[in-house]
Amino acid sequence: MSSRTLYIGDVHGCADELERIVDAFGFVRGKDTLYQTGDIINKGPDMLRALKFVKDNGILTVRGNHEEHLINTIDQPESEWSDKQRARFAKLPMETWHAIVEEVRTWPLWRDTPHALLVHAGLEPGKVRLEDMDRDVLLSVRNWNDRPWFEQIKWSKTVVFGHWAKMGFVNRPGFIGLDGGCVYGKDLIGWCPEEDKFYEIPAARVYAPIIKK
Ligand SMILES: [Mn+2]
Repeated sequence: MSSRTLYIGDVHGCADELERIVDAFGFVRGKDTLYQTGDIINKGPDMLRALKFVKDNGILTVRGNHEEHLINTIDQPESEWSDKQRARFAKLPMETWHAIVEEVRTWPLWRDTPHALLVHAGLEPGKVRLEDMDRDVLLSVRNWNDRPWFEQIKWSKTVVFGHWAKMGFVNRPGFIGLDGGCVYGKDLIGWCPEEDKFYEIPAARVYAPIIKK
């Protein structure tokens, strides 16, 4: 079989499901390529194992808003941390947090890949160049002026994104949304462009409550 590609949606510490989707795909190391939409960390059961799996298998990620927030927090003086942030950092040794941050700092905001542009949340309507887009939009956009951002973008290749668990799987011409809400007990979704096929791994259980906003 020729080499294949799998784009994987938001993981949020769901290491079991991450391993299972890569297994279901039949990943061949050194031949196939794995990408991921960011937000590997937080919420779910085992972000350390998920991060290790990403690194061990050479999965090419982009930065999610959760990784960005972690970097921003750790770069602040401790005196500025909120009680919630302090409680989170207390759960692991600080040297572990620093190792995580060192890793996720290397994750870019987007990747222009052979089959798709990969970005965590989406693109900024009205802008032509990625370099001119607001990084908070790239990391966090959902609706833009009360309509999904992807209804207001024309791009030269398919845009693969995550971040919108409530919207869930999106498959429309030019746009593929892969955040199936695995950590909320739904699915981890992957897309293989060569096979034009989607892989879906149901979450073993609900790992985090859906927060309404
Ligand atoms: Mn996100």
